[in-house]
This record gives sequence, C-alpha cells and structure tokens, in this order.
Amino acid sequence: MAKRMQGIMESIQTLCSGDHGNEGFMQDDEDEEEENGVGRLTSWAELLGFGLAVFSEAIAPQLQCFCDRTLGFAVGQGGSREAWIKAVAMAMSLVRKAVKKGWVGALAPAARVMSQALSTASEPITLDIPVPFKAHKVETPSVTVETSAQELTNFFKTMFIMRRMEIAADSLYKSKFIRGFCHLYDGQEAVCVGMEAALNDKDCIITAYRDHCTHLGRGGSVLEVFAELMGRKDGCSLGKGGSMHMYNKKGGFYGGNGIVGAQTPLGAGLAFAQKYLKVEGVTLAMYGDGAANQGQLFEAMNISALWNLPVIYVCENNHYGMGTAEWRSAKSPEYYKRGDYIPGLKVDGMDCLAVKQAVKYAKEYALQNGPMVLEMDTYRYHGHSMSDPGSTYRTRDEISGVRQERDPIERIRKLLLSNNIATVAELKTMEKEAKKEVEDALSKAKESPSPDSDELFTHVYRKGYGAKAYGADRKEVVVKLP
Ligand SMILES: Cc1ncc(C[n+]2csc(CCOP(=O)(O)OP(=O)(O)O)c2C)c(N)n1
Ligand SMILES: [Mg+2]
Repeated sequence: MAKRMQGIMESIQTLCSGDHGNEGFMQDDEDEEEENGVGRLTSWAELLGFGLAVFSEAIAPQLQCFCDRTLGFAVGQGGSREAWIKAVAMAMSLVRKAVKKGWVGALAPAARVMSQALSTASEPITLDIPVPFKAHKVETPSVTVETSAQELTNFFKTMFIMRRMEIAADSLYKSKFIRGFCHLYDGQEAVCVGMEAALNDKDCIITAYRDHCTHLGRGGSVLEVFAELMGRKDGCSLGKGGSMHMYNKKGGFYGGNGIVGAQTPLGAGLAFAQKYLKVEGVTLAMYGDGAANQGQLFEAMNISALWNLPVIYVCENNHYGMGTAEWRSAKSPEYYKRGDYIPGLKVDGMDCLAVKQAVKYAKEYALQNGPMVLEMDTYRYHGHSMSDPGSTYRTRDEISGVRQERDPIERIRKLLLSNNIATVAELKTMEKEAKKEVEDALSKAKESPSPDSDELFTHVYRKGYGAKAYGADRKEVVVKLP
C-alpha cells in the first residue's frame, strides 16, 4: 500500500517540477496502473479533479467551499462529469490513506497541479479559420479566433454525442420505436455547437423541425430527446411533441416548428420581447435554404429591421430542401445577401470556430443595431427526413466527398491532435464514453412510460374554452375550463 501511495505522490511531484508536461503521470504502463490502483487519468480535467480533491480534503473546511466552486466552474467548462466524479472519489480515498500515513508534503504540489491544470485547460489558443467569411453591407469579422483546449475538447465530445444520438435515432425509427416524422441533423452539428459557444442563457433560439441537437445544445439531455422521439413521459415535451417539437423554455429554446419558415416571425416576436423587457439577449431564428424562399421570412425581416430588433436570422444552407436542390428553388442562392437592407455574412458552417466567431460578431451587432443574416454553409448526411433516402437528387460520391473533406467532427479531431491537446488514445476514450452515454440514455428512454391519459387535456386549444380579456384596459377576465 505504502509503495502504491508513494508512486502516486512522486508522480504529482514530477508533474509539478515544471519541466514535464503531464508525462510523469500519464505514461505509466497499464499493468503498473492496475497494480497501483490509480487507473489512467486521461485528461487535464481528470488530473485537475484529482489534484483538487487531494487539496480540498486536506485543508480547512472553509476552503472546501472554494474548491467546490472551482470544481463546478471547471465542469461547466466541459470536462467529462463522470470522469471527474471518478477521479475525485478515487482521490478522496487515497488522501484519507495519505493523511493517515502523514504524507502532508504532497498537499502543496497537489494545489499547484490544480492551478496548473485549470490554467492549461482554459489558456487561450489562437487559430485561423481556413475558409474566409463573405460579407454583405458589413465588415467581415477577423479570421483569427480565440479558443482553448477545454473548448475544443468540448466541441469534440458534444458533436460526437450528437452524431451518435442521430445514428441511434435512425435505427429506432427503422425498428418502429419512433413513428411519424423524423429529421436528422448529422453533418450539421458544427452550426449548433459553434452557436452555443457564443451565446448565453439570455439568448433564445427557435428553429424548424430538424431540432434534436438544438435541444442538446440548449442544455437538454439525450434521454429527453430519445424519450420525446418515442412519445414517452420523460421527453422534453412530455412525449406529446415528437421529433419536430422539442422544446425547453427554461433553456431559451422555443422549438421545434413543422411549418416551413413559420419560426422566423416568431423569432422576431421573441426578439421584440427581449428588447421590450430590456433583456441583454438576442434571438437566433433558424431556417433552411428551402425556407429562405418563404414570404413570411421577408415580412419578419422587414419589421425587425424597421424596429431594430435583436434578431439573427440563421440560414442553415445544407443545399437541399425536400427532394430539391437549391439551384432549382432559389433565383439567388446567396442567402446571406437576401435580407437586402439587412447586413449578412456567409460562414463555413462545418467549422465550429467560424460559427462561433460569426455568432459572437452578429450578437454584438444585433444588440446595438438590429438584425443580421448569417448563412451557414453546411451539409446534411441523411435525407430530408427518414422517408427520403437522400440519394435521388444528389450523388453518393458527393456525400462521401463532404464526409472526407469537410466533416465537422474530423476537423476538430485534427485540431486536437495537431495542437497536442489530446492523443489518439484519449480521443478513443472520449468516443467510448460518448457512446456509452448515448446507449445508457436510450435504455432509460425505452423504460420511460407513455404520458398519463390526463395529459390529453393539457397544452391543447379548444374553441370556447380558455381565458378572454375584456374592457378598455383589458382587466376584466373570463376563464372557462373544460
Ligand atoms: C409551409 C410549408 N410548406 C411545405 C412544407 C413541406 N416541407 C417540409 S420541409 C420542406 C423543405 C424545407 O427545406 P429547407 O428549408 O432547406 O430545410 P432542410 O430540410 O434542408 O433542413 C418542405 C417543403 C411545410 N412543412 N410547410
Ligand atoms: Mg435545406
């Protein structure tokens, strides 16, 4: 036991000596790890969890509170929660033993491990995005983007979970667990994930029917998506909405809308509310290249520009509508210019960092001046919906070409490797964890019951029932319940 503990503490000392990265701790061979009972700590997040736990267990209780907060912050920055919990639990038991043995000398290095890990993970990294922006009636934002190891790791994990979730939804649909409509988002993940990196909880999103991943981006869970898809009680819309109607008002997510383009005037309405209530937030109203030809979009653009509403119109140009290519349905496929008097940017929608930069820029602009259009050049791998094989109006070579050249997950994978943020083995571990998270959520969702029959009478409109306001000041209210 003493030998095991000594090994661990020496590793921490080595790590803190300054001239090593995390090698001392990371390069033990597996047999030795098994033997010393530590297991492989595969990321800075885990290492930080470990260091933090050593630190917080041993120092005065009031400092524990500070450590908890730091831990919460770091988890919020994107470390794998399970990995942290594991690392902390392990560290706690080791520390208890260390304290018994009187190895207090390890505590100061542990504290340094903590701060080193925290600063390394969130240290700024600047990268240039490869595809420049194109602009309409506005300056282009800088192509140099600030990010961090933590953010890039988070992008990778989140997009990987989204991809696995959509692939699982495909099989669920084929095995008839999901009925009705189902529109998958795989290929477009960078739009959702990059957007979230520039937004906060004061901002709102409203989108069309391709909404599963948007729900995750807004803080929803994989379980809520699967349960909703199968019409179960634990779904984000209580199992009553299905694929097209994910919804999470608390997370600022207003759905999930099936009528093409209808979400855009609703988005203008949300932005009106933000302005009226003096909330420092913007609304992102998302629509497709097909929806870009809908009349109501132009009405929404007109009123929002007239009233300088803080709305960003996000056109996800995946180049196809329902069985139709953009060149067959749009006179001008330069969607970023189609707001006419509204400035616009064309963005590489397969690049999380480009999306983040554009949304950050558009948000600042919209809060000051009113609407902006962002055209996200993206691609969907699946057909329009599950009933569309997706290969009658485009070639298989085109689809595999995009997968090879532009895939958003592979792009981030390359960045993580080329910037020495993660090794191939660490990425494999993240993938395994993501797959497990999706599988576990799926089994839980399958166990979730159907909604109670009482739910048939909630959230529905019936003529003659409901609340009506009367009088000049609208203060007389009559309510009739079923
Ligand atoms: C008002 C209206 N017209 C037609 C439809 C049928 N419809 C559903 S999706 C779609 C195509 C939309 O394509 P796009 O906006 O490019 O979105 P994508 O599916 O590519 O994400 C159509 C015509 C509809 N739901 N609502
Ligand atoms: Mg489209």
